[in-house]
Amino acid sequence: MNEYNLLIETSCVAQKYWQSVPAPWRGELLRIFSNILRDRKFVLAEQIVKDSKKIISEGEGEVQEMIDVCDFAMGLSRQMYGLTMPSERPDHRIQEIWQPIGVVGVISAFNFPMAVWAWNHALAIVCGNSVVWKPSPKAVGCAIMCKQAWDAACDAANLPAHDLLLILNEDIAISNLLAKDKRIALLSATGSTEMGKSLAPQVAQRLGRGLYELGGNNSMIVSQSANLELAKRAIVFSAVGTCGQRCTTLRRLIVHSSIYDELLISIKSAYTKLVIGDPMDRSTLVGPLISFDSLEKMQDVLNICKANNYIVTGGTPIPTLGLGYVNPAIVEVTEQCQLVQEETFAPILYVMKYETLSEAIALQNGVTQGLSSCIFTDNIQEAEIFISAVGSDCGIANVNIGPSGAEIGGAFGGEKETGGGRESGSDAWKAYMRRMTVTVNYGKDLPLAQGVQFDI
Ligand code: UN1
Repeated sequence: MNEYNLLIETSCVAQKYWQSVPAPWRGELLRIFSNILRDRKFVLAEQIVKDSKKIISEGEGEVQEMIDVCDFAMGLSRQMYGLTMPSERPDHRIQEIWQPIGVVGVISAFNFPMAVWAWNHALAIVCGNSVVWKPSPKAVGCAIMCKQAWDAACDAANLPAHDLLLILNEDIAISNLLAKDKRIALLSATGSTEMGKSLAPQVAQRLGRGLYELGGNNSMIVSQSANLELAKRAIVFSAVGTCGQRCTTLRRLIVHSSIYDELLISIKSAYTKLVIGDPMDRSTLVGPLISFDSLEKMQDVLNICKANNYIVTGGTPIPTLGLGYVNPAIVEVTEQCQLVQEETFAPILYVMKYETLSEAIALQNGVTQGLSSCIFTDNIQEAEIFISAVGSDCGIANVNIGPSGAEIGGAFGGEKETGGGRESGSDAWKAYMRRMTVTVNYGKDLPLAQGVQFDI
């Protein structure tokens, strides 16, 4: 507890200093940092593979995602614009100024052990905040390497205060401390919906700010007019990539009945050709699940599927390769039952049929989560309906692209039980600031708004 307090106090002191450093200088530090990341790309990616067990190409992609968001934040450092508004009062003007919010607490998960932190960190830093980071206990090595890279950037920039502090403590009680702590101006938490539901009320209790990126149950609608070859590639990458452990992983495939059989045959055939093995081997496409627990959970779910008479293809563990290795599974379901409603963090793809687009959209929206969604169609009306107000209810809705693998330029996050937060690109930076409305009177009189008279 004392150690925790010391850490937060140190972070508060760093933030006080950091908030008065001009934003373009803060951006300059991120430029130095992103160059260090470029130099260390491979070793960082290797550590990601060690901790998260994703394949090396995805590890390198994750480091690239960090580089991209740092570059984005550096550009932002001269563009954190506030609006100006006309005032109803003579000789007055109104303006918005974005101010640093304070200390940002970041809780991240094992599956993107560096990039999700980097999204938060880069924006928090350019906005003038300090960061306290509680990484996943499964990815402590990644956190230490990020901290070393950040410290190297601070040293190169001759910064007196190193404003990133790590909490390397497995205890869930630490997350609760962060949630309850008034000194944490913003708590950005990535993980399960269950975790979010336990942290959010504690943050709300003190009327603090929370940014939640929680569970997903992402879908793809494949229409009768889709390019099935493209769809197949997108399905396989987004369903089995990262061994089904992205929050954006494709979990539900909603296929028009007229092409259902054809598409299913082609996906099943692609699944048989998947190279499963050592994630450091460049020919591997699927590494192991993060833990034996995850494998067991996946097996439990598949057993229930079988008991429900759903057709299950794949899903068998491959102990000869090692702990956690498994064939990705395809489950043909006849309804969106309770199992399909839940996010199982493993490569299980539920496949179902639809007849009309509105039925497909209802299925897509008929779960509690709202992160990512997509449609494969060459019919412009279908595509436009899908992204219209009556279409997908998710934070991310793609056309002819799978639900995973977003670029950093857009805002990332989802609706409903995904938590509503937005990180990364677009104007997500505003969550890391407090909005100050400033009215300036440059006249010689004191008129009141709304014409109120109050003569003394
Ligand atoms: C996550 O799984 O928490 O869009 C993040 C994607 C990645 C980020 C995933 N860029 O799949």
